[in-house]
Amino acid sequence: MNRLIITAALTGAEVTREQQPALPITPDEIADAAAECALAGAAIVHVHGRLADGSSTQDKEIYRQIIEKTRERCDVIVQVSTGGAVGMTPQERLAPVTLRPEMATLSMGTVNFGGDVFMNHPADMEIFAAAMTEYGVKPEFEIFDSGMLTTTLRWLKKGVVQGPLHFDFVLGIPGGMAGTPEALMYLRSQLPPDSSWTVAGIGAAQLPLATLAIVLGGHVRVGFEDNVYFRKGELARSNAQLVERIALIAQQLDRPVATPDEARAMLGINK
Ligand code: KMH
Ligand code: ZN
Repeated sequence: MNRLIITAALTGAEVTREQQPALPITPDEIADAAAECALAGAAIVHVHGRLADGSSTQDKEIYRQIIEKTRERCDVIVQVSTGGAVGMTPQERLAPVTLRPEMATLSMGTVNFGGDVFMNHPADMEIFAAAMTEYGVKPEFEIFDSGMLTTTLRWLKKGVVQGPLHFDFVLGIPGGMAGTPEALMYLRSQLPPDSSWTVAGIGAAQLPLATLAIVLGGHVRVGFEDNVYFRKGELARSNAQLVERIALIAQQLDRPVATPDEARAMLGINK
């Protein structure tokens, strides 16, 4: 079977230190967490910027520091967020793409997000896609609900994006598709054969969906952005602890884990 790409979503935009005391916030903390996760088997780190007070930012300089400090510590693919936090403007959200990171996320539609609305106007999404092409950034299409996958496939047909496409199924957001095996199997059944996918199960859905993805030949995203617990009632000690467990399960299931260079080759990323 193909090698397993593990992504560590280190910080996110919503999780607080009150919820997870080990949440990395500053660029140095994020880079340290990235290095620990790379050592544990992550090929990609998905990162969000935070200010020193913990609030979310898409400030280019913060992202520059995250990327540079991570590169100083380890080899790992840095995937910047263009989702940012609910309520940010599209222009704000797009700023880190101009740093030419290896990867960036691209959310493929509007979704209720807990008590908020995560807005993604189709015209803005096309601007994000064009910017990623211009700056040579590999997009990961974020799919919170099935219509978002349909939209991406329509784009592929229209030539807005070129395959092979790489998807992240974010399952279990209150307002999005459920964090269930059935939801994952449906999305997977709609994919073009040359595409690749990872799954980000939210909360308690993280471990079962990750395990299913390992068996199905998909890829896995874990980390504090999506889930702060190691098991029910027990907070994870670090992002790396969540990555380590996935690498261990993969090993037990005879699925080799991809290095960053192997992941680059699989995703068509030129270093
Ligand atoms: N913080 C969420 C509203 C992404 O990183 O691309 C959006 C998000 C998606 O986290
Ligand atoms: Zn994110």
